[in-house]
Order: sequence, then structure tokens, then C-alpha cells
Amino acid sequence: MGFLNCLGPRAIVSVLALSSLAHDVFARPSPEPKVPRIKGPGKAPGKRKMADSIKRAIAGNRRADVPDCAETTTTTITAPKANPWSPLTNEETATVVTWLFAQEDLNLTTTADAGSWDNTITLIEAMWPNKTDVLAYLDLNATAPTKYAHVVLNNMATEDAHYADIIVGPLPIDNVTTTWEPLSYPFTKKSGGTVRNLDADSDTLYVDWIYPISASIADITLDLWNASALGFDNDTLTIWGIDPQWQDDGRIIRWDAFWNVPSDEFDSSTLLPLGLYICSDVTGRDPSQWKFEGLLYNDIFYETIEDFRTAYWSPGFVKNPANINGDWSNTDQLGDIPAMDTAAPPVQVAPAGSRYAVDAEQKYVEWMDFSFYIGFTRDTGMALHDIRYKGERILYELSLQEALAHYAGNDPMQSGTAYLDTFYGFGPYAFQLVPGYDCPTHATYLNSSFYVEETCHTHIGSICLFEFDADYAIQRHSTSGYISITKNTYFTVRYVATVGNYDYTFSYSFYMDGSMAVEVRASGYIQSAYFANNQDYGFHIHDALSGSMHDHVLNFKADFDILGTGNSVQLVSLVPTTTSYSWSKGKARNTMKLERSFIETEDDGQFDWGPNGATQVIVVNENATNAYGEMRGYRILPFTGTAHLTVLNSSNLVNAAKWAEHDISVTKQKDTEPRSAHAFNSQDVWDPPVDFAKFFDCEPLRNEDIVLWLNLGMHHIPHSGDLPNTVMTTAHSGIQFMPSNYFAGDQSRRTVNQVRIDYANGSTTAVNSFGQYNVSSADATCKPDYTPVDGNLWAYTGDIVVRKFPFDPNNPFFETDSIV
Ligand SMILES: *[C@@H]1O[C@H](CO)[C@@H](O)[C@H](O)[C@H]1NC(C)=O
Ligand SMILES: *[C@@H]1O[C@H](CO)[C@@H](O)[C@H](O)[C@H]1NC(C)=O
Ligand SMILES: *[C@@H]1O[C@H](CO)[C@@H](O)[C@H](O)[C@H]1NC(C)=O
Ligand SMILES: *[C@@H]1O[C@H](CO)[C@@H](O)[C@H](O)[C@H]1NC(C)=O
Ligand SMILES: *[C@@H]1O[C@H](CO)[C@@H](O)[C@H](O)[C@H]1NC(C)=O
Ligand SMILES: *[C@@H]1O[C@H](CO)[C@@H](O)[C@H](O)[C@H]1NC(C)=O
Ligand SMILES: *[C@@H]1O[C@H](CO)[C@@H](O)[C@H](O)[C@H]1NC(C)=O
Ligand SMILES: *[C@@H]1O[C@H](CO)[C@@H](O)[C@H](O)[C@H]1NC(C)=O
Ligand SMILES: *[C@@H]1O[C@H](CO)[C@@H](O)[C@H](O)[C@H]1NC(C)=O
Ligand SMILES: *[C@@H]1O[C@H](CO)[C@@H](O)[C@H](O)[C@H]1NC(C)=O
Ligand SMILES: CC(=O)N[C@H]1CO[C@H](CO)[C@@H](O)[C@@H]1O
Ligand SMILES: [Cu+2]
Repeated sequence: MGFLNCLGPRAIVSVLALSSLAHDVFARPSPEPKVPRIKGPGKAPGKRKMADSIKRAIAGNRRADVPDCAETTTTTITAPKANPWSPLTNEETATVVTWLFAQEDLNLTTTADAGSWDNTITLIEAMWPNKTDVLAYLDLNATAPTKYAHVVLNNMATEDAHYADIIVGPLPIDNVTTTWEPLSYPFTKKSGGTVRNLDADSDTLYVDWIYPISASIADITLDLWNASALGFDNDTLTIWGIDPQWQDDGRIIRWDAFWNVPSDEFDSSTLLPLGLYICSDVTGRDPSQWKFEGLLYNDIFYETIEDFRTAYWSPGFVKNPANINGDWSNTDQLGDIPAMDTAAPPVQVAPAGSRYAVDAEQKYVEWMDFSFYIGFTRDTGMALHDIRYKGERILYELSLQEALAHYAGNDPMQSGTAYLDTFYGFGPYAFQLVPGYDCPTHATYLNSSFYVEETCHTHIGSICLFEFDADYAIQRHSTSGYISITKNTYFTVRYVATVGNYDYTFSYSFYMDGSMAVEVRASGYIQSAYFANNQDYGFHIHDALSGSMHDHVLNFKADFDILGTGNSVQLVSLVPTTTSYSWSKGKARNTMKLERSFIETEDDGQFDWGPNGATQVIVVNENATNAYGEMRGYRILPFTGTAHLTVLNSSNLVNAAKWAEHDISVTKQKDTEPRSAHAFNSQDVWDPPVDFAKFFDCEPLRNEDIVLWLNLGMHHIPHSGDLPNTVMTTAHSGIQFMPSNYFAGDQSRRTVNQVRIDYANGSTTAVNSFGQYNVSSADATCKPDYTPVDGNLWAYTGDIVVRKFPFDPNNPFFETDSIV
């Protein structure tokens, strides 16, 4: 890992290997509950554990010693079925590793011993079962889907270095029936599940290629910046470049940029570009065939180092200033403290403990009438499955697919950058959350795990679940005689992934009216540009710094199953119209009306939010109508801004991110199309493993099992307020799913946490609080505890690592790696 300092915010292979992970091990499968679960409103007997002291208080009805309600912080529950998306257990992963090493045809080397001409295991994780099999298991009492392991091999013991997706199973492993085969059915590229690896020679690249170049111009870098990159730990420059590598005319072209190394402990390197770029043709695995293609400084291109040196030491050469770290790039408290800021700020508490129930082992959650399972993968982090309301499935799957950050600029570094972040993976960078900051201290925290280099890493407390009291009511109305108002208490499941320079906060929220929200917020260090000649691509935000413009686009899969799998997408548009009516005495009136239509086939399956928000997009079940003949459904609507990619037919990405081009895409659900992207799409942008455009093959979309692919995103033009870090108040995108004629009325009427206050002649005449919890009332069973808890910030640990080959569960160690 000696190269860590030289590598870009994301672009590195020695670390890729490390980050090429899978999850595993939250849980051993637990036996299914023996008694059928009772669903529906009210309490399912025996479902929740009640603290003994609460039971005592109820039995004795003694007000004097009522216990704290919050005694049980997380209510436990048993999942109705074992989670079909659960990770492999520690033992399963260990047996798969052992079995793989025993397969001579795979010719594997352990990662610790491997060089750039060896085959290694990049990933082992559970293969998510086909929807067909899961529905049979969940809905028809079929046996649980057979478990398989999804394995990714990094086959570098060949001229044609490539990644290979394979499937190993069935599990548990036995030496007779277990086999492996190439995995290609989930991908559009039918290549036996392989894609080339453009980073196979990254070790050689730095030692034998980049450093010799930077050393050869050390006279210039020292003169310009008093800094050099010679390949030592004490280097004062770092060099890293574009991602994906430029893929054109069969050539693989790198552009690498020089960046200052921060002189303090802050991770501000992406704010310190120096405006010098080198270009190399690194096609193929033979470094003797690689070619230096030129160098760019101040928008002047030099074909050789000699040309540059001659120009540099000539009179009149224009030298631009450097970006140097300082207080401006440091995130600690700085500047005059705002008035009253040192007093304790408001805080939320859960006075009655959790009002939701969690099966931590199966990762199954119930809150009010919602329930869902949590899945977790190396590529895309946390996913939600089988989201139900009162036992009726609404979504089969709700999950991140890919996150794109597409830059542009006058220089080849910014112009060449279009990060596809699942290459690095969200799972491995979902670090421990900070209680009281990322999530409330009263939240429930779950672990996540992933495989890397023959070890399993566990990130403790990396997923949080909590209820929150919104800062606005969900309902209110007042008259001359009464006011009716309802609390907006909602439930959120959240995780945060730091992928290189950026920290993404993903939140999935559930509301009392049956609506849901998906939100992403971003913070962290921007990737900035050198300011010279970049006026058309960003604001000038610091001494020699441009806030490099870029689009964030994050694709989510929303596999709706509204009252069954036969669903349609209805569009209801407000349109201006000129119409006469029977009563308008022949005079036309300029007004508006509704137009309803359906997305008939995949040919019409890609579209954008219309202008003026005039078109509602509703997933309906045409065969499930309400009492008035309207189709029951869920509407999809932007919550805060969303965005799709501004660039048309991106030269950087070609076919690798076709999902980014529209706000909404609709396809027919197919077991062969589980994901809109692949972690290694960046390795072959012309012929990527998953080309989303190929999903669109005229399939009918009426009364079919349909999947919506929805983009969140933001056109990010960083301004001075993005320094030192982007802030999550405004770096925010969200989408909502709201019931549309789905229920007979608003479901939030069912909560007791509302009040009607009657008044007359200047005074209150009645308060109806509907039996909501009231500690002063005679039948209060416990005493709410409003004392805020300080998060224990000294309990922050980093990840726990357990060796899998040889398997050593009793000897864990600690090691936290980030991409930067
Ligand atoms: C197996 O891998 C080694 C490098 O680890 C390589 O030298 C050897 O040629 C490979 N064998 C085959 C049959 O590919
Ligand atoms: C599945 O099993 C449960 C419990 O035994 C039973 O109540 C239910 O009717 C079964 N469902 C089907 C579709 O067979
Ligand atoms: C399978 O074979 C390997 C190597 O021969 C052996 O170590 C392992 O115990 C066997 N596993 C089972 C389940 O028989
Ligand atoms: C140049 O850098 C060296 C250390 O890398 C430092 O000791 C020296 O003071 C610097 N010179 C100037 C002029 O900043
Ligand atoms: C940096 O490290 C190299 C190799 O260890 C050493 O030769 C050199 O003197 C060091 N430079 C400075 C400025 O410490
Ligand atoms: C998370 O992992 C830690 C350490 O292994 C363990 O003590 C804890 O019980 C786990 N938490 C959950 C919710 O499984
Ligand atoms: C997209 O651009 C590529 C070149 O980068 C070109 O070959 C292709 O025809 C373009 N496709 C469309 C639909 O414009
Ligand atoms: C899942 O579906 C694909 C595509 O139909 C099929 O090739 C594959 O065998 C299925 N997997 C299992 C475990 O049945
Ligand atoms: C309010 O005051 C008016 C006039 O004094 C009286 O007629 C009316 O009954 C009062 N209403 C109530 C609800 O007390
Ligand atoms: C709580 O109960 C007390 C005693 O019965 C009553 O005076 C008070 O109004 C109640 N508060 C609410 C909000 O209902
Ligand atoms: C299973 C079923 O009843 N399907 C019907 C759903 O509604 C469409 C359109 O009204 C009919 O064509 C299907 O036959
Ligand atoms: Cu940004």
C-alpha cells in the first residue's frame, strides 16, 4: 500500500483490490418462527418484548414507581421469513474461499502473495436470488431459494487481464455437487461474464512510468512549486488522473495531473490542483510499448518533455500560482463563534424507547404499518426489499444502482473525469456512523460486512434506524371553533458512504400517510480544477482554484408491485385548453384539463419530468380500482430537485451509463436485468458488461411486472461556500412515492398523536387528545424519559477484520481503509 499517497481520490488499483469486496456475516440463518405471524393493525401478541418492569407496572397499576418507558431501546422481533437477501455467513464465505483455492483451473494466488501477473479473488458475496424464486418463497410457501455465491475473479495471469464474474454453488459447499460457472445472464454483454481490467499494471505504472516522468521534470516542479514527486513517502506532490481511462480507437490513454500534498492532516488534496498534466498511451500490458504523448501547461500543449523544458526556462514563460492548503481547506472550527452557539442546541429524544421493531440478525424492520428487509452489497451498499404496508407489498426492491459524477473542463483532467462509483463500491466505504451527528443518539445501529482479500470486514453501526418528529405538522386545520392538528412522526433508515472525496448520505423515509422518500445528500471535498482558462466550466473560488462543474446522477431501482406484479405506468397531465361548456352559451373559455395516458411499451419507456411539473407519473394496478373506479397506485414525484446528465452521448462514457440520460426509465422486470449498471462498466465503455440501452426492446408495459429506474442528482457548480467542504443543506436530491387513490382516505388519521382543541369566546372549551400517551393520566404505564443521551464518541472503532483463508474467526484485528 506504499502507493496510497500517490493515488487519486478514487483511482487506484492497489486499493481497488482492497476495496473489491463483498459483504458477509451479519447473521446466521435463524429458524423460521413456529407460529404464523398475525398481521394488521394493533398488537401482534407476543411480537414485541416488553420490559419486565413495564409488565410489573401494568399489573400493579402503581403510579408511584412507574419505570422509564425508554428502558428497552430497540424492540426486537422475529422476521416472518429468513431474509432471502441475507449475506453469506462467516463459515459460508470461508468454505467458498477454500473451495475456490482448491479449483486448479482457476489458478488462484492469495492476494497477499499476488503480483500483477497472478489471478486473485476480488469479491465473494451472496448471489441475490431471482425474483421468481423469492416470490414463490415469500408468497406461496415454497422452500427458500437455493443459495449461491457471487464471486469476482481478477485474472491477471494473462496478457488479456480481465475480471470474471462467476457463480459458485449450490451452498453449502460440498466437494461433489458444488460447481462454478461463468455468470453472464444478468449482463447485456454475453462474454461469459468477463470484462477487461485496465488497471492490471498499476504497480508498474507508478514505479516504472509516472515517477520517471515526474522525476525528469523535478527541476521544473521544484522551481514552480518547491515540490517534487519521486516515488518516496515524503513526496510533496501527488499525481493521479482521469477515470475512466480514455478509450478510443482501440487505445487506452491516461491523463494525469499534478496535485499538492496537504502539509496538514486534512484530506484536501482534491483542492490543490497545480495545472500541469501529462498524457500517456498505456495500451496493453507491455510497458515498453507505452508512449509519452505530451504535456499540458497553461493551455499550451508540448509534445515532448524537452519542448516543455526549453519553453519553461526561456524568458517570458508564464508561471501560474500554486494552490496551497491552509485554514481555508481545513474543516475544524474556524472564525468568530456565532452568538449563543456555545449553549446546548435542541436535541430529539425517544422518550418511550423504540416504537419500531428490528430483527437485527435477519435485518428485518417493522415501523407502524410498514415492514421491509435490508440487503447489503459491495457494489451498491444498502438496499431495501419487500417493502409492505399492512402486509401488502408495495415495492419488491428499492436500491441504488450506480452513482455518476461527470465533470467537464478546459483541461484534460476535468474533461476526462466521469466517476462511476460502484467501481469503488459503496459497501466497503459505509463506515461507522457518528451518533448525534449522522443519526440521532436514540437510533438503532446495525452492522454491515464485506469481503476483501481473503478477509471479512465488519463496519459496526454503519446503518441506522430511527423515528423523528418533523419540524412541521402532517395535518392541520383551524376554524372559528376548533383546530385539528397531527404530528408528523416519520421513520428513517440511513447509511453514509465515503467514496473517495465525497460522503454520500442515503436516507429512506416512511411517513404516517403511507408515503415514502428516497434522499441523497453529499458532503466532503469537491474535486476542483486549476483556475486558468476554466471560466466556462466553473466559478473562480480560491486563489488559483475553479469549482469544477459536474453533474451528479444517482440511479435507483424501484421495482413496484402494487397489489400484485401486474402494474402499469399512468401519466396524468394538466394541459391548457380552450373549451366551450353546455352552460357557457357558446363562448369558449381558456382553461385547463386533465389528459390520462399509459406508457404502452419500452419504446416510450424513457422520459423526463415535464416542464412545470405538469405530468404526474403514477404506478397503478389497472385491475385494482377503488370504490369509485379509480386505479389504486403510487405516484412518483421529485421531492427536492433531481437531475439527469446534461452531456449528450458522453464521449467519456459512451455506452457505460445510458441510465443517466433521462429522469425516469421504465422496463419490464426480467431476472436477466437485475441491475442497470455493473461495477466494471468503466473498464470497457464501448462494450460494458451492462449497457442499459439494451434493456429497451419493445416489451409491453401495460399490466406487466414493471421496474422504474429513477435518477436523483444535482448539477453541481461549486461556489466559495463549498470550501472547505460541500454542505448537505443544499447538496440534496430526493424523490417521493405517495399513495394515489391507494387508500380510501389519508392513513395518518389513524394516529392518536393528534389533537383537536375547541374554543369559543376567547377560551378553550375542550381538548381531545384521542388517548395519546399522557404521563399524567391514571393509566400511564411508564414514565417517558426526555433526558438526551450524549453519543459515546470514544466508542468509534473502525472496522473489524476476520481472516477467511485460512479461516480464523477467533483472531480478529482492526484496520480501516479509505480510498484516498
Ligand atoms: C497460473 O498463474 C501463474 C501466475 O500466478 C502463471 O505463471 C501460470 O502461467 C498460470 N498457469 C496457467 C495454466 O495459466
Ligand atoms: C402459507 O403458510 C401459511 C402458514 O402455514 C398459511 O397460513 C398460508 O395460507 C400459506 N399460503 C399459501 C399461499 O399456501
Ligand atoms: C473438500 O475438499 C477439501 C480439499 O480436498 C477439504 O479440505 C474439505 O474438507 C472438503 N470439504 C468437504 C465439505 O468435504
Ligand atoms: C521548500 O520545501 C522545503 C521542504 O520540502 C522547505 O524546507 C523549504 O523551506 C521550502 N522552501 C521554500 C522557499 O518555501
Ligand atoms: C525523502 O525520502 C528519500 C528516500 O527515503 C530521501 O533520500 C530524501 O532525503 C528525503 N527527502 C527529504 C526532503 O526528507
Ligand atoms: C455488531 O458487531 C459487534 C461486534 O462484532 C457486535 O458486538 C454487535 O452485537 C453487532 N450488532 C448487531 C446489531 O448485530
Ligand atoms: C455517440 O458518440 C459516438 C462517438 O463518441 C458515436 O460513435 C455515436 O454514433 C454517437 N451516438 C449517437 C446516438 O449520437
Ligand atoms: C435466474 O434467472 C436466470 C434468467 O432467467 C436463469 O438463467 C438462472 O438460472 C436463474 N437462477 C436460478 C438460481 O434459478
Ligand atoms: C359565546 O358568547 C355568545 C355571546 O356572549 C353566546 O351567545 C354564546 O352562547 C357563547 N358561546 C359559547 C360556546 O359559549
Ligand atoms: C394528560 O392528563 C392530564 C390528567 O388527566 C390532563 O390534565 C391533561 O390535559 C392531559 N394532557 C393531554 C395532552 O391530553
Ligand atoms: C388478470 C386481469 O384481470 N387482467 C386484466 C387487467 O386489466 C387489463 C386492462 O383493463 C385487462 O386487459 C386484463 O385482462
Ligand atoms: Cu459535487
